[in-house]
Amino acid sequence: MLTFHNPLHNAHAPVHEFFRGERVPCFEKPARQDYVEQRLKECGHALLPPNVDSAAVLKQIHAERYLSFLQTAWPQWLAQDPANATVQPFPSVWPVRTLRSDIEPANFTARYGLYSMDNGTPLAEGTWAAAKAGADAAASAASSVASGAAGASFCVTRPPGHHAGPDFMGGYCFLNNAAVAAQTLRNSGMPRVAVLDVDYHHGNGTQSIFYERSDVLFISIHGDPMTEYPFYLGHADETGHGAGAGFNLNLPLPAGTGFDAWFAALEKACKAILAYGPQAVVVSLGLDTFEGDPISRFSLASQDFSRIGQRLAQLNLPTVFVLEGGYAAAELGLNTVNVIDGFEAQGRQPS
Ligand code: SP5
Ligand code: ZN
Repeated sequence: MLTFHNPLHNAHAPVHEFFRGERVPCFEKPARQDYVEQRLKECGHALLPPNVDSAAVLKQIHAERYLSFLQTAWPQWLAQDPANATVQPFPSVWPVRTLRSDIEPANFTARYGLYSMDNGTPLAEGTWAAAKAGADAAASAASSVASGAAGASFCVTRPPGHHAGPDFMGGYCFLNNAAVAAQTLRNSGMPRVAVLDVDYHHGNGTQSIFYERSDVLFISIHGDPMTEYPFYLGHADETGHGAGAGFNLNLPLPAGTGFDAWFAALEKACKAILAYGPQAVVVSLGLDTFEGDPISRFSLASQDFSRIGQRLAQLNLPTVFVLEGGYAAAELGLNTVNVIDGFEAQGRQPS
């Protein structure tokens, strides 16, 4: 497995997020990737820097005005008041139903709200640099599989990406790395690509990016949005629209779900992937299904992640893994590398 990492992830280090009206330390912190890298190195995996510029692919999946906002957000924040250099911005107003989102307000906080789905996606000075390098790492991982240089690859990155939609950030995500990987595979000439999202939270951004397309099948296994973030998308009746009708599959599970029921959903997802007949699979690899995760409510154990990797290898398809969530930082390395090593061990066995 070729493993690409985001060498600039540390540049994205906001300090606070909100929880029950109070500011608390960010769950999505640089130590997450550090733990994954440490474990990968201990297990003999080399880490490669990105070797592909994702700029053109980003324009295929995100709106130009959103990319412009994100790229210049920090200078815009400082332009509002130089004293902002030492404080962290948050959105506080959003253009919900009946309000206009076609006009970009001049006020920075208003623009921040226009391009956000929540107040849980804090920006920092280095957010664009980190997010862009992560998208480059995702494009690199996908390119290595598209060219045949690798049968499988892994993009180790943060901030995560699957909540980021065509023109908004959300859920700690800014650029949709899994969508970058899927679009890169499509651009290489593969007619059909499947995205399987196993993060605890529904991959609303990825779903929305591909919702009206038949060339990318999106499947997600996640906490039921009736009670779990992102709340407003991820129900089983969302099956795609227009040309994309029939090419979206949501498998919501109740909070508290354990491995057996989770694995049964994975089995359904694998059958749907094989029925679609893709040339490659992108796995949005969130590890927040872990029993020790501080913000999620499934109860998978560390050894369960090896079985997930094994099952995914049995699809016998070119595969690109992209790191998403997982907030039990100290266990994130073990859980992530269990998936990767389970996948590789299975690949060495006759199936
Ligand atoms: C990529 C990803 O996993 N994003 C998740 C975003 C979740 N945002 C909502 C966080 C709510 C935190 N609730 C804390 C509950 C502690 N018991
Ligand atoms: Zn998540």
